[in-house]
Amino acid sequence: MRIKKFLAPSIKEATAQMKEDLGADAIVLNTRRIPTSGLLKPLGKDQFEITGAVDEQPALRPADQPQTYSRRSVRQAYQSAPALPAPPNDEEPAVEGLRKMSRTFEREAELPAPRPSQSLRDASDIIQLKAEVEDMKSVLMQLSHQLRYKHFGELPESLKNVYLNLLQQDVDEKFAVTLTNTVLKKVHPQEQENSTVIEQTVLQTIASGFPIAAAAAPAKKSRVVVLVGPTGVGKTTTIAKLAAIEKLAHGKSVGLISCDTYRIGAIEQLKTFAVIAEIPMQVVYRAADVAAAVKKFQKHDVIFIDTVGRSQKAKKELAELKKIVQSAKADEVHLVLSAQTNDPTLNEIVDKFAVLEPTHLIFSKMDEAAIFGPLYNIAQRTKIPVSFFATGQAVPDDISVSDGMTFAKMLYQGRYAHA
Ligand SMILES: Nc1nc2c(ncn2[C@@H]2O[C@H](COP(=O)(O)OP(=O)(O)OP(=O)(O)O)[C@@H](O)[C@H]2O)c(=O)[nH]1
Ligand SMILES: [Mg+2]
Repeated sequence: MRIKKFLAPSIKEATAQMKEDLGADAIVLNTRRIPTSGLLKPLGKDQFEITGAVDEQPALRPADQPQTYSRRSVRQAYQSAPALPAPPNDEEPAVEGLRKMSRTFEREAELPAPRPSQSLRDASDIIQLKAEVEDMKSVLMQLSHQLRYKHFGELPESLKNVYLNLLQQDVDEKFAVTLTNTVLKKVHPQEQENSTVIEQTVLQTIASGFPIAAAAAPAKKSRVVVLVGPTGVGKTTTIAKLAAIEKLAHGKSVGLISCDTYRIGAIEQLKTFAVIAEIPMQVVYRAADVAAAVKKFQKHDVIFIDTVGRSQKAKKELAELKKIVQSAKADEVHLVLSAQTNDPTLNEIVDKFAVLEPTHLIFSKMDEAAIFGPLYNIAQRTKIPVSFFATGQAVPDDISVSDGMTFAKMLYQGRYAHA
């Protein structure tokens, strides 16, 4: 057998070389990719080595073949043997066993045995196929890599990781590209592989671009704040938290109005809190009556209005909510968005609730979210300032004024963290 190695830029070329040198009967024993190194590295093309073999022994003529005993010939010899003296009775089962074995052997011998050379060829084909699949895999990976970073010129490895991490957090590709390019511009070339510097720059970039609501200006009259949003996002709980903070922490006089006469138990939910917190509360049954309720609280510093949760798909009900907002002459309309909502749904909610002209966004249930990219995207798309982060069920503790750096850490590190 002659064995030889061939090196070429592709498996196909290496195989062609082998066939030319060793002949058409040659088979591939092994293949391997040899990454380009040293001076050739800039050319960036890997080489492929195949090990080929050909059997040079002339085929044996039947007469030269060493004598072998096939199972059939053993059996024939056994059957045609001169009759032996009858075996003693206790040997009968042993002879019968031999006969059975012989019959089994015969059946096996009649099955077509695979030709060794054929199976070798098959094995070599599989090896070659595997190498070609590997080859294709690496080309596909290079392609997907090029596609993934198509928005960038030369991007250092550390910045590629930043970009991938942002995508993993479901940050919209457009915003992830902008963020990554901003960080690239900010970081000095010598610091590009310094992970601490990179992370700090990423966090600062996210934080500085995050729309934060300015503190409410001291109002001459009562500040009317309405909370709106889809069902169950935490509007009533958030109103209770905010009302308690205004009263207990800021020493303000607060009035509560509930317009949620739709859901069973909704009024009781807020009333119970109002009684405990000693905050006056009014229940309003028609949009047109909201103005009168606001007037009643006109001497209070802040008036909070709780509304019924509405699906973004319920156009008619959203129009009804609009009447409440208008009747209240609201200074602030906070759209409450749950952090558990996905990107397309958030878009739809913001789109449909736009009729209420929200002045602020409140991000609720941040303690339950696994990723924060969708919230970041919605803040960037709408540029509506975010007023509060609601971070749990406890009234009034689980709420904080929104903060860019807190959000940046949650977004980039992919986990909820207390401020
Ligand atoms: N984990 C967590 N749960 C919250 C948060 N805010 C509210 N919840 C819970 O969410 C559930 C619904 O809260 P509500 O305040 O009744 O929500 P809502 O938006 O007023 O609901 P509807 O009036 O029915 O539309 C309750 O079990 C709250 O305790 C939050 O920030 N984090
Ligand atoms: Mg409610």
